[in-house]
Amino acid sequence: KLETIRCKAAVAWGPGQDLKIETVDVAPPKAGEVRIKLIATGVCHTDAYTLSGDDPEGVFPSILGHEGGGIVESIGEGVTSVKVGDHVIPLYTPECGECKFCQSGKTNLCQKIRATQGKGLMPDGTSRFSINGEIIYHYMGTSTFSEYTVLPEISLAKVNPKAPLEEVCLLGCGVTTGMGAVMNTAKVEAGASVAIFGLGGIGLSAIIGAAMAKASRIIAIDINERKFDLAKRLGATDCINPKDFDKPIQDVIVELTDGGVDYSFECIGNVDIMRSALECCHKGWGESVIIGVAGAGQEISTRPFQLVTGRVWRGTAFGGVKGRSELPDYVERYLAGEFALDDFITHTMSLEQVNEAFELMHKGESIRSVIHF
Ligand code: NAD
Ligand code: DAO
Ligand code: ZN
Ligand code: ZN
Repeated sequence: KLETIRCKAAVAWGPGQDLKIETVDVAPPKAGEVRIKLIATGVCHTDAYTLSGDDPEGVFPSILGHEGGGIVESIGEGVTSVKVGDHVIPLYTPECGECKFCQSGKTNLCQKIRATQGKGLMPDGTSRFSINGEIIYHYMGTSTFSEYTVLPEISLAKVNPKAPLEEVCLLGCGVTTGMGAVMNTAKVEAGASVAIFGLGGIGLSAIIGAAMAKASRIIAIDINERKFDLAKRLGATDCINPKDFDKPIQDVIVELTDGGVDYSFECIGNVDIMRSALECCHKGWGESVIIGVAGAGQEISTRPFQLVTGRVWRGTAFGGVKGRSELPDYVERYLAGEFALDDFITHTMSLEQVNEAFELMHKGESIRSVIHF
């Protein structure tokens, strides 16, 4: 019989508060669920967004974290697709293969467990986390800021055990999102021109994707020039700081590119920059992809004539990647040396230092901090 595991986790008690390291009880996996031991987890801007209180779905107290890598510790009744000892990446976008969305062939947004996941609960409507009997909620169905976590089987991608989980954890969100947005959502073709707004983990991964797609021009935009060195190393051909110009950045880019770029990507979560990203696209065919998550209640705007004259506005979650069927191949491509992940890992730390990871992010000093358990 499987027992409850008592372990360390970083608990978000309320919006705007530092995470607190607590001893939590992690109940055994129920039917269709899997308990994993985390080896590493990245810290993404979306964790900070939810902690700030801006996320309308943010529930407290909860265990944040969604960019993890771990090993299966135990499985619940009926689980067949993973076994104890398998290396796995948690998926905040599951893949059941059966729902209308999975069956459509048009989207990665599986809705099978959407309602409960959004409330911080497992599919049966309860939580596996508690402290002295008090409920602690799940987050994005993943809760990777814990030594152990429980996930539905459909929320795990089984990956090649040769891949270091301390690096491929980044494929659980940031790197897949940026690369997937370029290669999967926009399908950037060789020779295309691309503008990428925001050079955090997401934007830099979009640069990698654009370089892999052999884009001829990759314009990287950020107000923090410390990001430019790595952007260039990954393949950016131009790095520009909007603060250096006294006109809108979209006008600067349109001039630089003889009418605008073929594709643009917003990797910040700023609705004004989303407008710039659309309007720097070429008339007739330019496509802009929104990746950044804006604060609750914010709205985008542009003149509709921008769309009438052929520009396209779209968005993407997790780079449009279907986690169970497609993520293992990203791991293989990483193992084959097609792209590096260590460039992104500016800091490694213990779970106790998780609040420092948020500070480094807010100060613009890190790309990714990775917590090693
Ligand atoms: P990050 O904080 O590491 O990077 C953001 C970058 O944007 C920073 O380099 C910052 O200097 C720059 N920036 C801020 N304001 C700017 C401005 N006005 N002009 C130009 N640059 C500016 O964040 P991240 O982890 O890379 O995440 C980026 C965004 O993507 C966040 O909104 C996050 O929530 C979102 N996200 C979306 C998905 C998805 O599936 N759609 C997945 C992961 C993250
Ligand atoms: O299916 O309705 C839904 C929600 C899907 C959630 C996708 C989240 C993507 C943006 C958040 C960034 C994650 C780290
Ligand atoms: Zn993320
Ligand atoms: Zn589904």
